[in-house]
Amino acid sequence: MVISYTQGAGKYKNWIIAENQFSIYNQGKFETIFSLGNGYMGLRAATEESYPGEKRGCYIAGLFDRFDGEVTELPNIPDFIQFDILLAGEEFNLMEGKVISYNRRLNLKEGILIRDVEWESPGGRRTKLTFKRFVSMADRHIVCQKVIIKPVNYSGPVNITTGFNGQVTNSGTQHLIEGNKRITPNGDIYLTTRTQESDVILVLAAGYRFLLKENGSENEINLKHRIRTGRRKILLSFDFPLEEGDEFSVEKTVSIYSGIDIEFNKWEREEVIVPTALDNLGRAQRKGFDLLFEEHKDKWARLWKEMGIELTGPDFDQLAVRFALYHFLQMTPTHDSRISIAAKGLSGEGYKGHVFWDTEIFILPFFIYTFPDIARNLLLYRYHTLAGARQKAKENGYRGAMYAWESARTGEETTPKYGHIDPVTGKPIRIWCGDIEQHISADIAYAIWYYFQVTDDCNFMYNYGAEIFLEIARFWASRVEYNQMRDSYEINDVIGPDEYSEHVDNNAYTNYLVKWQLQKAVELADWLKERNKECWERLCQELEIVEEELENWEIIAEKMYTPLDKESGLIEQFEGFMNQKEIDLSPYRGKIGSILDDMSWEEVTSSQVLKQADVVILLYLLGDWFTRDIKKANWDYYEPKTLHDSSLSPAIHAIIAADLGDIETAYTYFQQSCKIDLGEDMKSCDDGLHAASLGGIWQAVVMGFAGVRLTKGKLRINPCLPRGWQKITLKINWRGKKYLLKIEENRVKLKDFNTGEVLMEERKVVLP
Ligand code: IFM
Repeated sequence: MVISYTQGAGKYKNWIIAENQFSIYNQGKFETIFSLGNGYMGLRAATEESYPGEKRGCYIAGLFDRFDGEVTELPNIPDFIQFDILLAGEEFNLMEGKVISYNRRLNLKEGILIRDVEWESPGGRRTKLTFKRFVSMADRHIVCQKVIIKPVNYSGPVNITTGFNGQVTNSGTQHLIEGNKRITPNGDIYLTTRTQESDVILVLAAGYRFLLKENGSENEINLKHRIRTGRRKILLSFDFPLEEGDEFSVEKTVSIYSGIDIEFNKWEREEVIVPTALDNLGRAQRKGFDLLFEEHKDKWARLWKEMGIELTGPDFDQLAVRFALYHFLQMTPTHDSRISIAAKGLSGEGYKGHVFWDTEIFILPFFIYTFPDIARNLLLYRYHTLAGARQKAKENGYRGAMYAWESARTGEETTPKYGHIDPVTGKPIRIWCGDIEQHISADIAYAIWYYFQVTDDCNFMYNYGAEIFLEIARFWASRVEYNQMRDSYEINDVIGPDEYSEHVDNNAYTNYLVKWQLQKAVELADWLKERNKECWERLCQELEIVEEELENWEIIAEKMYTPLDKESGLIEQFEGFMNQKEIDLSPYRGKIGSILDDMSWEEVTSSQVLKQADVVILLYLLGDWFTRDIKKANWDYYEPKTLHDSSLSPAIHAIIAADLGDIETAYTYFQQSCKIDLGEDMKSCDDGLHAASLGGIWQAVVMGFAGVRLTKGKLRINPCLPRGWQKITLKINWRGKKYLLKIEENRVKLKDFNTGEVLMEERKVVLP
């Protein structure tokens, strides 16, 4: 088996994901799942030595660039991971010679990637090599690497060449321009570059330390270097004569800064940023790899204490949950509220680093309940991008804030207009999401409300949340159309969550959420009038809100077209869905996107086939609005028509199945979610992680099986664990307090997180 999940014993049990055999065909998978990061940067796990088909990648959160008419994306920054190693004149390369043993493992507990290889060169020389690297959680600008080389059956020279290579691209697109390449008097190197269009400076500085272990004792040694430079490239080359049995180590410390860093608070100049990077490098080097690792490990330990979920059940389930939490933390820019989480985190170039509804609906709940401060930061991103949303509304002839389907630095729309070629028609597929997938604005409003309910953070509402919320309500009020015949308000020509249906009228998900949001906007206005008159008056003045506008929102909410067949309980996904062609989906189940190999886009979009949860996610988000019978009727109707061709789908199905008491089906869907990135499919995540699906894993556990649900302003905990799970322990914040929840045999033990005092022990718990 290529991946081993449960490797790691004792304190590392279920904390290790290991690759047991190297194949250049699986590089993308492991580069993604083994990626390291700290929210400031994300580093794909390309190996030190280079192979065809690799995707070396490192991205800085929020640093966007646009190239030649394309949409903005996160540029791949200069590579610093590559080490070219010559062992007695033979190049270390696993495609040649013989691999005697191989093990690469990501330790989720400590955030470190380690690779042990024993390799025999074509000339018969055997060497043991260990590679270690981590992206510091304790200092977001620092990355450390260590390479240990031990000749087993020979003596001879070792040559290592490594440095910075800015010749990297984003799948061919060159974002970086030539800058400075320098070596300092103490032998550190640095490279500066700028992004082509956004003109952001990037500085990378590196220092080296060499250690030799002979006869059991280890000493630092000095080595001379040779400098090699090329376009956007500076490398140092070192030689050392190694004796059989000795152990030679190189530690490389890298310090990375960019002009958008929050420290600088403006687009910064080279004269300031270069010394900053070098100073930080100096501080880090004085500590050295081991101490830096201790600091990094301590930070991870503190984070795990706050967020960990302990699960007594199948090993893979525990590991999959940890995998999700590990990646949340490494992909989330907690340091800067001007940036949010991309659909692929910082682990790949898929979706170009853009932010979708994935953040608010799928990932944010984890932060709301676990790290409310981070959740606040993520919502502030939508505040900082209000100008872009207002602009989009204006350009489309609406009022208020219409959020971008894909958002980057400014909040302007960044969805590409065209996608890949339809293999059936040979024409590029027009991507309409940026124009008409508008539910994102309601999703953002929903997330704000949810955050507010769980945290009681009035200050956020007064200063930021209310403004976003009211501006979104205003957008919807200008977006809806009045249908005189039906005396109802409607929203036509949209894409709902299910992207296998386009240009539909009255998508139920969108309409219901808009109704909900307009009601809440009126409620919010009333609350502000009562709680903080000053704030309300300020908002009225700044946003020019008048009473009639609120009355209008109330009327629209009341008359919003929200389909529900009283007899069957069915909610039609959009007008006419039920009249569309029914097709046999069995050939396409479990084969993501395969329906598009057989059918044209037009055929797919005019059939009764769903890419992902649509009405089913509505049943989840507005769970209070629907009876169990309605949920069941819609589940029975839509679940068989859903292909789960979007990774956002299975976890939501797990939650609704759990709500309906079908725990076996819920568990099957939960496992499906876990396997999206972590499963045996070696091609599932070449372009990066599925961040929303990771959010879904957490939600399936907490909202689904643990039954933690915000219902009518209270927190209800009503668990129903899958058969193989004996116990789960998790932490949740609720209205300023932190709790430890232990669920065993479907009974809840609620403890105070700080004191450990048992507060309740019941079958079901409700917190006011
Ligand atoms: O936001 C999702 C969308 O729902 C389905 N396609 C992929 C997007 C990014 O994950």
